[in-house]
Order: sequence, then structure tokens, then C-alpha cells
Amino acid sequence: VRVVLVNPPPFQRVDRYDTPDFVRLGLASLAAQLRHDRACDVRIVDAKFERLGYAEVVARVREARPDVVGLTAFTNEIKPAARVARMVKALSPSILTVIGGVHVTALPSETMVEFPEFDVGVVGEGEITFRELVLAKAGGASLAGVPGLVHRENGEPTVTEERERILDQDAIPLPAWDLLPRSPRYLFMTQRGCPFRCTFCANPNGRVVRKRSVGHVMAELEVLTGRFSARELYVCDEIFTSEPERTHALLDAMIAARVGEKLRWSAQTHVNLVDREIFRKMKAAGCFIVGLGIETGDPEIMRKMRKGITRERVLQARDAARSVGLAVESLMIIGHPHETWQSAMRTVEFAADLDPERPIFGVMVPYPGTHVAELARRGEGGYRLLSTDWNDYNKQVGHALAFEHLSRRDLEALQMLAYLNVFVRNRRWADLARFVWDYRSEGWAVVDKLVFGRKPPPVEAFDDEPERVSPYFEGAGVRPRRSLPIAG
Ligand code: B12
Repeated sequence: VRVVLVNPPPFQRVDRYDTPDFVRLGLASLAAQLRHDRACDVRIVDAKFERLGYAEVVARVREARPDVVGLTAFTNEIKPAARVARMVKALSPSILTVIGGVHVTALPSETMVEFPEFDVGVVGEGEITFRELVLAKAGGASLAGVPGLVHRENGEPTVTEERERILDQDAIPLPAWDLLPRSPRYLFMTQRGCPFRCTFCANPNGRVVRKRSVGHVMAELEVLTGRFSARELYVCDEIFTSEPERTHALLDAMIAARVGEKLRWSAQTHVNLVDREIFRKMKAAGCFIVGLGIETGDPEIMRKMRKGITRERVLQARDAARSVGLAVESLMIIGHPHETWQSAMRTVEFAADLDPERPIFGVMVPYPGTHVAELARRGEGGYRLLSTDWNDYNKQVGHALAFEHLSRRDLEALQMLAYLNVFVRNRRWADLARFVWDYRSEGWAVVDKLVFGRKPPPVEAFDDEPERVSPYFEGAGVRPRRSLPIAG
């Protein structure tokens, strides 16, 4: 069996992550598993990293003459993934198109109804499910016997038995980075899952944290620093310091192996699970910035978002990081349930009090599978759903949500103000200049929207783009308004 895995082209080129300087971890992991089991011949096309358009992606697919094309997508990537699938089907209807990733995991049946161009969806962690799917396809067996899938039976989406999460993460082979172009940064994961129940998070990896052993993580670090000459890692564990004992053991091993002399890395964690000693070791092991999920500066919202943090705890964590010279990235959201101008201003002010090296403010997006999305769909929490078009579901420059008492413009003005306020109030002029330069594309897109009411144009526009609405929105208490016009 021949398989091609595809990271679809971006819908628009605004966000720095539309054209990332790193390759896709999920696909490298799936490919490694297939290769490990000698299940098939596998290739990867990372259109975002390689800056490929749709025609180029399809040309690569044609050349590989695959039996199966697997596509990956977060919510904001699902429509570009569907377009690739449509073009692949036009190439040869017998190619099996498989969609995986966070979006289909949250909305399995709805995705199959909305996008007939996908033959099968893989729900959740894909390594084992995809291997079994490919083997079933090779052997002509029915897909109904493979757990963790959504497929069609008599035209109706049918979800098979639930797939168990992979408890032994060491059993997953190291990502097949050799199937992708070399990149300066790599994504890296030492565990999957998060036990918290925050209202805005879909928790795609489940609540049970499954950790790789220290030895397994160290083996991957050796390969990345050696064979792939990685210079920077983005550790994407939901909570890097989830268990203190294991975190210390891992950091001790990294320090002993002098990882910090070979590369630098960043990670994210929860303010209740850190202290000065952990930060000191992280810094010694090569970490240069730690992301803290702070989310809001409003004490009432903080209490209600189910994260269990307080402003005092956030400040303590910031001080602990600062005392060992570790930079802080603050992750905050504007648009929590029942957000008002006043509560959002508390976030704006708290961020300036914190004065993080790298502030990040997203506007709330109602990602399917979250409590916030349910509220937005029902028109509760003060929310007004603006769009049923998944291309609008982006946190930085999106257009999914507003409030009865806060317009989209208000939210974006607050976002701009929040960024500026951190630098201006703390008189960080050089940082402000660097920030404006680094984020000029995103900044311009927001200004263009605020001033002229236009959205950024798609990278490639197609006349035959089908007008579809996911059944997920049927019966929603709120009728989305017409989306904004697109610039250009
Ligand atoms: C690293 C990361 C990033 C990185 C890199 C993303 C990238 N392009 O690789 C950066 C910082 C760039 C990023 C950006 C964004 N991110 Co992000 N990110 C993550 C994070 C932390 C890990 C993703 C990851 O690599 N996981 C590891 C791999 C192994 O898992 P995976 O990709 O899910 O793949 C597995 C399965 O999903 C499945 N699978 C996936 N694809 C396929 C395909 C096939 C064929 C099959 C069979 C199976 C399969 O099998 C894989 C192996 O088990 C997750 C949270 C999390 N911990 O998962 C959020 C997360 C995915 N991000 C999220 C979001 C919202 C975004 C942004 C849209 C935010 C924004 N700026 O607006 C942007 C999107 C940028 C863009 N233009 O596309 C949300 C997605 C929610 C949603 N419903 O879409 C998540 C879930 C965070 C959250 N809890 O809300 N992100």
C-alpha cells in the first residue's frame, strides 16, 4: 500500500504559523508508526512548511500514485484539507481520503456530513488506528472492525468502537523527521494529555496524562541534536511540569547530557505546578522561555474558568521565573463567558503588571468540543456567534465570535490595546519596535479589519468553493450574521 500524508496549504497568509519554520509533528509520528510496522510505503507533503499551493500538492500526490491520502487539520485548517481531498478525488476516485486531527476528533459525524470528499475520519490519537486502517484497506477488510474511525455505512456516518488511548507512549516510534525537509526548529512532546477542565479548551489528548520515559525522551533528543542538527525545540506538552518528580528526573538527565549547549527550547505549563527550583533546572537544561496559561486578569472569570489559579499564584510564578533569569510568555484570552469591557480591561492591566517578556493575547474562538462553543452555539454566556465558516476560527486574526455587549471591533481593539499597553506602560520601547516589526503582517490584518472592515484575502480563491454549513450549527440558538467582506 502506498500512503501520502498531507499538511494542507494555509487558507490565508497572515499568522506566522500559516508559513511555519517547523514541520508537522503529528504526520511525522503517523509515518514513523507505519514504517516501523512495514505496513506501507509512506511519504509526507508539508505544504505549509514548503510553501506549496494546491496544484503543487496534487502534483506530488500524483507522482506518488498512492492508495491512501491522509490529511491533518485543526479546525481552522479543515476547509483547506477538504479542498486537497476534493482535488485528490478528481485525480482518482479510488484513492482513499482519510482525515485526522483535532477537528474531526471533536466533530466526527458532522465532519463526514459536511465534507463528502473525506472517505474516512480517524478520531483521536492516530498511530495505531491508521495502521489498522491501512492494513484493512490492503487486505480488503471492512473498516467497521477498526476502532477509532468514522466512516460511511449506506451513506450515513458511522462511528466505530472507541479506541483506547495509547498508554505506553514509549511504544510509539520516534517521529520520522527524515521524511520531511530539514527545519531549524522541531516540535517535541514528552507526554500527552491534560487533567484540567478549562472552559475554552477541547483537550484533544484526553484527561489521562501519558508520559514517555526519561530514557525515551533522551533518545529522541540525541537524534534531534545529532542527525538533524536541531537548534531549537518547541516542547508542546500541554503541561510540561505535570508531575514534579518526573520533571526533575527529566531535567536532571537533560542537564547531565548538556542539552542546553546544543539547542534551546521553550515549553508551556500551569502556574500551580512550578517553583523556583524547577525553573532553575529548566533554564540550566536549555529552556529560554516558559509559557504560562494565565488566560485572564479578572478574578471572577479566573474562578469560573475551572483552571484553579489566582492572580497571586500567577505573580509568584512570574517572580520565580524571573529570579532565575527565565523569560515568561503570558498566554491570555479576551472573550471569556460574560466578558465585559471592564473585565477585559482587568486582563489588559494585569498583563502590564506582569510585564512578561512575550505577551500573547488571543480573541476567544469557540472551538468545537469546548464548553465555550456550547455556550456560543446556544447564544449563552453573552456570546453572539458570527460565523459558521471554519476559516474564520483563528485566535489572532479570526472572526468567529462577539458578544451582545461587545462587538468584534471592540474585542480586536482590546487585543491591540493589550499588546501596546504591556510595552508602553513598562516603557519597553525597543521591545515595542521589535514587536511591531515581528508581527507586522498580523498587525496590519487587524488594523485593516478595524479601520476598513475587511478580512485578509485567501491565498488561493476558488470559484467552485461549496457553500456548506456543518450540521453542528443546526438548531443553534444563534443565527450567525453574514461574514465580513474579504479584502483584495
Ligand atoms: C504545537 C501546537 C501548535 C504549534 C504548531 C502547530 C503545527 N502546525 O504543527 C503552533 C504554535 C504553530 C500552533 C498554532 C495554532 N494552534 Co495549536 N497546538 C499545538 C499543540 C500544543 C500540539 C499539537 C501537536 O503537534 N501535537 C502532537 C501530535 C502528535 O498530535 P496531533 O497533531 O494532534 O496528531 C495526532 C492526532 O490528532 C492524529 N492525527 C492528526 N492528523 C492526522 C492525520 C491522519 C491522516 C490521521 C490518520 C491521524 C491524524 O494522529 C496524530 C498522532 O497521534 C496542540 C495541543 C495539544 N497538546 O495537542 C495545540 C492545538 C492543536 N492548537 C490549537 C489551535 C487553535 C491553534 C491555532 C489555530 C491558534 C491560532 N493562532 O489561532 C494555531 C493554528 C496555526 C495555523 N495557522 O494553522 C488547538 C486546536 C483546536 C481546534 N479545534 O482546532 C489545540 C488543540 C490547542 C487547544 N487545546 O485548544 N499550535
